[in-house]
Amino acid sequence: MGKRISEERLAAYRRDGYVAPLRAVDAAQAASWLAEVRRCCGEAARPASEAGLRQPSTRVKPYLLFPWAAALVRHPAILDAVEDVIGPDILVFHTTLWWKPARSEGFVPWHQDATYFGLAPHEHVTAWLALTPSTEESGCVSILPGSHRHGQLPHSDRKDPRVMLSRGQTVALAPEAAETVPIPLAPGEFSLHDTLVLHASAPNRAAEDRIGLGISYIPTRVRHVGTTRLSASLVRGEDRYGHFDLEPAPRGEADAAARATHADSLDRFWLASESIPEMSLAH
Ligand SMILES: O=C(O)CCC(=O)C(=O)O
Repeated sequence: MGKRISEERLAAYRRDGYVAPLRAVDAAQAASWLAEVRRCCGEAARPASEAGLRQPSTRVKPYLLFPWAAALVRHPAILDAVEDVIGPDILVFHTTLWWKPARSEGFVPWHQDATYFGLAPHEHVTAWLALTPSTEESGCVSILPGSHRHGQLPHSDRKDPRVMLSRGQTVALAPEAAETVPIPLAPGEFSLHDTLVLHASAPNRAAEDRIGLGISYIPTRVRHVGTTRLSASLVRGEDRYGHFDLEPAPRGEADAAARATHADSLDRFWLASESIPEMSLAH
């Protein structure tokens, strides 16, 4: 038995590339984080241009701006599960707030997270934490079990304003629907998925927003393959490698220091995402 995940479920994670559901917090704590998300990250929806997508946004890496989000990505229930998968020395590399408004057309095409992160080795794990009910009707994440075992697959950019990924990354060959598995989650529950597992999500057809956070955790031994030196947040254990500049947690809410850290971290991230050798090969 790991800290949080049984041997059986861990074996299923290795075989299928995901595990769900796991409980992070109770419904009351999830509701409290949801209120913070609505208060702090409710800025207007998707910008019209691709350049706009890369402006500092409170929906990307909010843990560098808001103490509540810094606590969220450090929550012991999530970190214990992540530790079972990648070991005790853990960095947060990235986080995206996935906010699908009620009855909206936005969707996420089939993709592997590894395609645009440029991390090696492929040990990155994403924790997807639901703050509202994430159901098939509201466009929950679906997975193609076992697809992580095929390694990095070719993707191309899909220029469609409804696509919610920064580059529109879409795998060349979409899986058959019958082989895929939806991952419904209740508020406060989360899933873990492997950086190479194919996943996607459909538009939100429900009468309520679907809101969750995709938190990217890596062990400190993982490095970035690009030439831009990136930053990351040490959230558990020790960093004996120094592959990333370590980011300070925000002390005040979106104060000047936090905004500077956030802007710097995102600038480097976008710059790197344009110059990763693996990515140009895959695209
Ligand atoms: O929230 C979604 O619908 C997609 C999430 C996703 O692609 C991810 O967390 O890697």
